Amino acid sequence: KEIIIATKNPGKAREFKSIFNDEDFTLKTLLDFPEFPEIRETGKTFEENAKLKAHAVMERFNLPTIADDSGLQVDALYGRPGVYSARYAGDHNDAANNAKLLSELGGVPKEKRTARFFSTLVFASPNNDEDLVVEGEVKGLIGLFPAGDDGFGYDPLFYLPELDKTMAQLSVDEKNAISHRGHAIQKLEKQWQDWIKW
Ligand code: ITT
Repeated sequence: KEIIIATKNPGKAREFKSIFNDEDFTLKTLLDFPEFPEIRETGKTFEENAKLKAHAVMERFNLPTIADDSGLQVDALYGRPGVYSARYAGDHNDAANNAKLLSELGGVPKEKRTARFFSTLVFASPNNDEDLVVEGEVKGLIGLFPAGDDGFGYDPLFYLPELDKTMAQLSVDEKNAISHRGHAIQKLEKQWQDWIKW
């Protein structure tokens, strides 16, 4: 049995592989299929985009497929970058995105830099009529400067006051224990085996 994670993002792939595994199935990602074309994310919500990705990949491979659509929502920026998190500064470039975020928040004091990461997972399977959809979130603050070099994306700027660390200063297992994606995967794990029709 095989399950595909519809992602080309190595950071997401690593997080899934470290907690979503079982002797019953093999997990693949789109990094195993580099020729798979870019999926246009035209939706206005995380759920719409996750559905687009899950269904494009499920239809191509005829295999159960999970997609993650996620992003950063910053209160002082009225929820931006939101669904545009990957391409906030133009092309998908983490360093440029982080630089843009810091500049947009220039002058905003620490206590007003509240933010959250949000993730929607859509699990689509050829023999299931309905998708399984779960969500997860984590709250934090946008730091004044980046710290840490693990993780990906906005992790070096996402500060967790309770841990006094940024997300990029956590190991993959520590991140999964508290992150938006980790929470969503934990929900998925409780539900998917009763849902799936192999
Ligand atoms: P796939 O569509 O191939 O999965 P992607 O990176 O384009 O990869 P999204 O469209 O869901 O995925 O964009 C999510 C962006 O939100 C991601 O590129 C980061 O900039 C940010 N993001 C999401 N989760 C994150 C996390 O755990 N840590 C840091 N940044 C994150």
